[in-house]
Amino acid sequence: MTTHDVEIAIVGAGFSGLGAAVKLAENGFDDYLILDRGVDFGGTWRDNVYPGAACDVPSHLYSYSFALNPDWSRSYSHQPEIHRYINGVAAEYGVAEKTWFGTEVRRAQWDEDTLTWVLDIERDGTASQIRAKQMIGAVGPLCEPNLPDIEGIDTFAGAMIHSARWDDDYDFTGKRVAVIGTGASAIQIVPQLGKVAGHLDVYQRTAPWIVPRNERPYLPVENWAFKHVPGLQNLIRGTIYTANEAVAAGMTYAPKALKPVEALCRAHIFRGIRDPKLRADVTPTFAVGCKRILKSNEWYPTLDQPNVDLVTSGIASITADAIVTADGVEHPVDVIVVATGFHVTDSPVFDTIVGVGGRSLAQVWDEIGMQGYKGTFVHGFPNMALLIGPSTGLGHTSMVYMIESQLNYLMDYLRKTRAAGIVRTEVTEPAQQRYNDKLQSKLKSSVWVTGGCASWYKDRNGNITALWPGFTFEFRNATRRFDIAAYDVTIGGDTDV
Ligand code: N01
Repeated sequence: MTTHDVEIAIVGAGFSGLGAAVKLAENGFDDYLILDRGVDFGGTWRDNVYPGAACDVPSHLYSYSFALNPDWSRSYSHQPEIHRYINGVAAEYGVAEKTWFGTEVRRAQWDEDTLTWVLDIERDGTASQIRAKQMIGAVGPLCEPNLPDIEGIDTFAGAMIHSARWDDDYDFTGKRVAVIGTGASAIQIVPQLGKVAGHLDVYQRTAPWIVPRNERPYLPVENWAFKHVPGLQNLIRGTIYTANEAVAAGMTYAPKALKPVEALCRAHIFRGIRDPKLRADVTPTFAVGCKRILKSNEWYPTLDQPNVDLVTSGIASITADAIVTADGVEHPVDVIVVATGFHVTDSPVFDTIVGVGGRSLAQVWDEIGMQGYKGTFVHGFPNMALLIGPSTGLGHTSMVYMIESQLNYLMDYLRKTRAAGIVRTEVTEPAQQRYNDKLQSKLKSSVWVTGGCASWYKDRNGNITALWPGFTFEFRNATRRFDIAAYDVTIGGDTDV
């Protein structure tokens, strides 16, 4: 089998993988290779092409700090524009020539003898290996679609489409459509399908809290100003960032401070829906912020349309041509859209990453929960960094900020270990444990724990391990410098320091 040697292998060409490539080159690490199963850059913004796909973080903040974009056409960007932006950054920094698309990483195994990661890959149908001194996992937490485990789902004879695997060729016009789920994806899809479906049933298990979405197109004069007025884009970024951090404070430290947000959501329901029963059905029963706060102006009016029904009795089973609810009613359907989210804390990717002693990330995390150190390193997995790793997710502001914080840390790690001739770096178990104990104790009073909801932020032990608690600048501070004391390192192959 062919083996290709490289210093740094990056798995994933989304926001984080591309950001890593740009920063590696900037720091003089030119021997890197990105591997991605898709056809171009963008990751989740390439794969989520459902109708209405858009970002719920304002455009100016949802961009790299090193690649500001004065040309955003709207205050909140839609998927095609973000996808174009990411590919534009890749072109500007010449990253494509160091990227293998159409490449599936089947398994990555740490080899203690050679102190390298061995990646089994399949590229254009041919199996080969990559051997890398460092591996950067940049696949993102939202890459593996979650299909609901509903009795009879395999017997459904119509079309079934997951939100993240959209079928552009399917024509919904006049069809009997079911959408399962009422999360961030569903609330963008449903208003679009509501315009064309003959009949649309929306299956709601848990009503979400929704605030108005202040989206608008930018005027030409604004785009001119973004381009020509020095510091304007950074001023806008700073303003949005600061407002969002106020929400972070409420979520982590003082959930009661989110009451005004709840009042805003309730008023939004009142304005958007006339029918009192429907109003009651869409009103959540958990504390605002416990699950992601969604943004939409179209969700409630769509549910109020005559061709749309909100179904709140749970799904009992699925037959060849219908969804049967717990009350025994059969709802005939031609196509089911499953907007049921992703495997986040139980991703199948974790089975394919095998560290010290032949133990996979899945095995390790089954025991201790999805834990890491500063979201980036994991004990038992030397020379491996995860971007958007454990405890880095956000519900209130831009993930790009977190990614860039991690990239600072990662670059300092690479610079320091290279300068010292270090060939093996592994975070110590006590350092990782202390770090996670601190996070869990901080989370105790947070809305995610006290808010009375079930969410994908929790791992199978019931701990919130997908989210960063607190202010994001606290994470930025924690990742400013690589703190080598938290690591076991080996210099030149045999000396511990
Ligand atoms: O997925 P979700 P998503 N039977 O897991 C329901 C990001 N994102 O794709 O709430 C019936 O949030 C489930 O019900 P419940 C963002 O980070 C960002 O919508 O668990 N229902 C829920 O309603 C987001 O958080 C943007 O009771 C079932 C829904 O399916 C993340 O992606 C846009 C079910 C799943 O909601 C995921 O969002 C879109 C079952 N068996 C997404 N299983 C931006 O704008 C699940 N559900 C940046």
